[in-house]
Amino acid sequence: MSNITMCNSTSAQSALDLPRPFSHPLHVGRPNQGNRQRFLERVNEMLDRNWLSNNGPFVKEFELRIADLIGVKHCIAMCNATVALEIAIRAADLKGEVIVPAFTFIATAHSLQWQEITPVFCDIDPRTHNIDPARVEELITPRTTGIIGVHVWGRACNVEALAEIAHRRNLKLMFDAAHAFACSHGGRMIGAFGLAEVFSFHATKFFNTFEGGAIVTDNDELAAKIRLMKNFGFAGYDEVIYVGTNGKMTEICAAMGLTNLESLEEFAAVNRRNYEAYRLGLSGIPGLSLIGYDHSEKYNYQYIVVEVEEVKTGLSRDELVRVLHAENVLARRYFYPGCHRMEPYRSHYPHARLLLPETEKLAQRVLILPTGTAVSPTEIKEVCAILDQAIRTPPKALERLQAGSQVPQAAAADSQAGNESAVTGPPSPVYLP
Ligand code: T4K
Repeated sequence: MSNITMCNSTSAQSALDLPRPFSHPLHVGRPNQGNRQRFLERVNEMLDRNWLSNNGPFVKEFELRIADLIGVKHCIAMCNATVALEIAIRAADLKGEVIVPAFTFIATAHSLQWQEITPVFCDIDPRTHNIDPARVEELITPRTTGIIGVHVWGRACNVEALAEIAHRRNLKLMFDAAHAFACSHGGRMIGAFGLAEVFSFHATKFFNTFEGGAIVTDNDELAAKIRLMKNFGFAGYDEVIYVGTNGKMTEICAAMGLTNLESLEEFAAVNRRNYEAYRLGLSGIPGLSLIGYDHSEKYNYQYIVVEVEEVKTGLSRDELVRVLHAENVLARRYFYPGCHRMEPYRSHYPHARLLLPETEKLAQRVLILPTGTAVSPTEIKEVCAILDQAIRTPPKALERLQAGSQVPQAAAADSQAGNESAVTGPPSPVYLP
């Protein structure tokens, strides 16, 4: 049985009874691209102007547009979100220890550790996947200076509870909003909470500037400091007043950003359409639950997040990933195994997992499926059919996998994510499109 699209270009054996896998890999994180003609016009304009970086006109326009969209006073565009986090942390004068979730991309923790600030890992609320305010307070020590919440999958943290703790305990509160561009909370755009928030505009995000990021804030003093710090600390031609770095966004990245902003609604609509297609396709499959959204808010729906309940599926999350990879569906295990199980944190805090039971459980059961403008509802139907078939006949699915189907993309995708072990055994070549 198969309702997989027939394809001409592969001879790989499918893991299930499906004659052939997808002819092209279905990625999590295929970039969304706006109007190419408009982008190229901007590139020509930029080249004619011969102004390529250092706060050029496209960057200035981009910053104004983002600040306006979010409803904040300041947007400082950056080369990526990791450097933006580092600069925001330094400009806010965080030191000592900062409380962060372990269930996040490694950049959240590294942006602290990079400047010798200790990330103290906090457990998550399993219902929201976000940092659990109830656990934050017990981690505060005399060395704690701040809390960085992460709006995982674009769903806002409990910002009110975190703000209350931060206020009462005299801590600074910031947010890693890498997933949450164009999302709202309580009718207010994410980006407007805490002392500052950081967006990622990486190629794999629903809105991209190739690489890029931004810090948004209403705090004038902080914004001024960040502007200096992202430009080596220069306050004038020959005057440096802070230690700084190079965090600038280039003009070509801003040109991409301005172009993609024009398609923002379309990208979000496609993601919403895909989310609904998955909701329909997964609805009858036992043991798989798609995370929900409060539809009164705005979301970018950039991640399709499924929780796997192994007792009902009969297959572990990792086995399902292997089944999907064998069909050329490059599902991911974000954020397996959790920051606390990656170096240097694993060595620094070998027992951290004991304080992170919910993080540990979630990291074992989350499956991220492909979406974005590169993925069609028909393909989604087929992805759901693969999962359905595997879960209805787990022994058969396992037998097929053991029979030696090669899943080169699985190992490559996971090793690129920096995970400690790939889902599959043998080292494989990195997939090149
Ligand atoms: N905070 C949080 C919570 C984050 O999630 C992130 C980044 C950051 C901070 C830091 O933001 P940046 O400094 O990156 O601005 C990806 C992204 O590289 C990373 O930006 C993102 N989070 C993370 C969740 O996902 P990987 O290791 O999964 O990327 P990679 O290379 O495996 O790409 C994913 C898939 O996308 C692949 O299957 C191939 C496809 N792809 C990728 C690129 C770059 C394309 O088709 N075309 C492309 O151009 O980390």
